[in-house]
Amino acid sequence: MAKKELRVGMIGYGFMGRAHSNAYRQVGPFFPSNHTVVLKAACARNAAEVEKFAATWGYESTETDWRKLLDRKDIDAVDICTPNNLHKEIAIAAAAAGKMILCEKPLAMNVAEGREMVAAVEAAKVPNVVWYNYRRIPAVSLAKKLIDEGRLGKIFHYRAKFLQDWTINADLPQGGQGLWRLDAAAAGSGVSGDLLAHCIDTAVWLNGPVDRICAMTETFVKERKHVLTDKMEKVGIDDACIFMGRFANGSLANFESTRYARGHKAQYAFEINGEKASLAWDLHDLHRLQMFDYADEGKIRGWKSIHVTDNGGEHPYMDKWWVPGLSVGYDTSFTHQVADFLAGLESGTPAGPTFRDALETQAVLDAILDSAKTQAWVTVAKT
Ligand code: SOE
Repeated sequence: MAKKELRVGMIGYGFMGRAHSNAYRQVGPFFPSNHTVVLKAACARNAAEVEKFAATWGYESTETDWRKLLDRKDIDAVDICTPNNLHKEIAIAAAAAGKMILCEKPLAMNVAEGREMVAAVEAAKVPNVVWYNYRRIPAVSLAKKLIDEGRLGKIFHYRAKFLQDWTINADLPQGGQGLWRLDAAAAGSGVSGDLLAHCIDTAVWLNGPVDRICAMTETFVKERKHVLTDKMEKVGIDDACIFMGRFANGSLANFESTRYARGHKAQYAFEINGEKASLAWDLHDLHRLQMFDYADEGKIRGWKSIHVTDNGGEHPYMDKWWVPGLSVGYDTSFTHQVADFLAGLESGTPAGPTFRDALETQAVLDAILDSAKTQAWVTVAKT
């Protein structure tokens, strides 16, 4: 049977543009399906840079105006890898043009924007997904399997942290191509939308909805030079954020994120404590899922380290890669997401998180900023 083409139009060419392009290129040989991904066009305002990007990754053509990309009949799906402040406008226009949408996280600048985006994709009935890639690290996907099998029993605690240290230097400017993540006008928020968003997506997926939270944020460097204006400007993002809360299942939430944890580059880690067992995972050792199972015989009971690389079908995604014991990396979480997206198109059961799923994370993010501002507990809005 002839394969169906999925002709992708990529908007943006930064770090995420590269991560997603790599995934599109990897998915075919490792995760055979009825689809062939075709890198049809790359789009960005800077013509010279986008041409370089297209040549590097094998895109057939380029555009410098995303509206032109959406007008093209030879594009089936658009991948939004722009700064967060452009997600909404592009996604709504893409849905109106009947394109499938793969949108970088977080879904939007806030829940109000997110709601409009959900309404647009649902009215247009276009397949959609948000790139919360960490769900698809094999050890994290295994955690989901174990929880769904009931091996942890009642959950008491969920704690997560995402620590970095790349913005400690007060001379680092904000805004522009590489540093839009420090500019509130482009990013919407700081570590909450950029890093905690990942922790919240995984948490909601593993442990269900968050009911209410109480948050504290800090901006350590109050002013930075803005790349676009060349003037010192107030910093509007949160440099660090800590929140506690309660999940709808009664378990307690304890989350922390910062870009000021000297020595930590990208330490995303979580631990879940249940009545029967606990699980722990750390991105720095991404293939290992730590488990303490109270059902183990007393004299050998203790934390075990599961190396999630078996290819017998029990370790998610690993049967598609190498031989048991050999690892895959961060990049493959994106490949797995494309594979699941294509499988969703074929089965009719969409791969998550869809825009609607991601709206839940957005509601927690809004509650965090609201709580930090009002210094009060906030109930997470229902989506
Ligand atoms: C920020 O440094 C960043 O690149 C985030 O934007 C990503 O989402 C995260 O996965 C790694 O850190």
